[in-house]
Amino acid sequence: MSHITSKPRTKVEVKTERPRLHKVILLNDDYTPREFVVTVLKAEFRMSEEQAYWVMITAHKRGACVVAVFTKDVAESKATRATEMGRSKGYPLLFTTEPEE
Ligand code: TYC
Repeated sequence: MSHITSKPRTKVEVKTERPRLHKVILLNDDYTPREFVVTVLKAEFRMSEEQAYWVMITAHKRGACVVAVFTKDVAESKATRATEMGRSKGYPLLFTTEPEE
């Protein structure tokens, strides 16, 4: 009598998904001074004057502009802090976040 044994062939593959990144989006409004938007972008997102200017002018012309991407917590706290900088001066400046596709 012969015994043919075979090893189980099930392979367990462990896949670790990267956390989804979240975009911080700058929204245009009619009241916040352009120069103040540039100041906030430089302070909170460590942008150069030139980078900050182009992000501001893109939001001004198109209604919104993606500022940067971060993990969810970092994106949310930066958006909140940047929005609060506007609030502290009485401006309606608004930063939102959304998950990247
Ligand atoms: N639209 C504003 C103005 O003309 C400037 C501005 C730009 C405000 C971008 C918000 O996200 C913004 N004073």
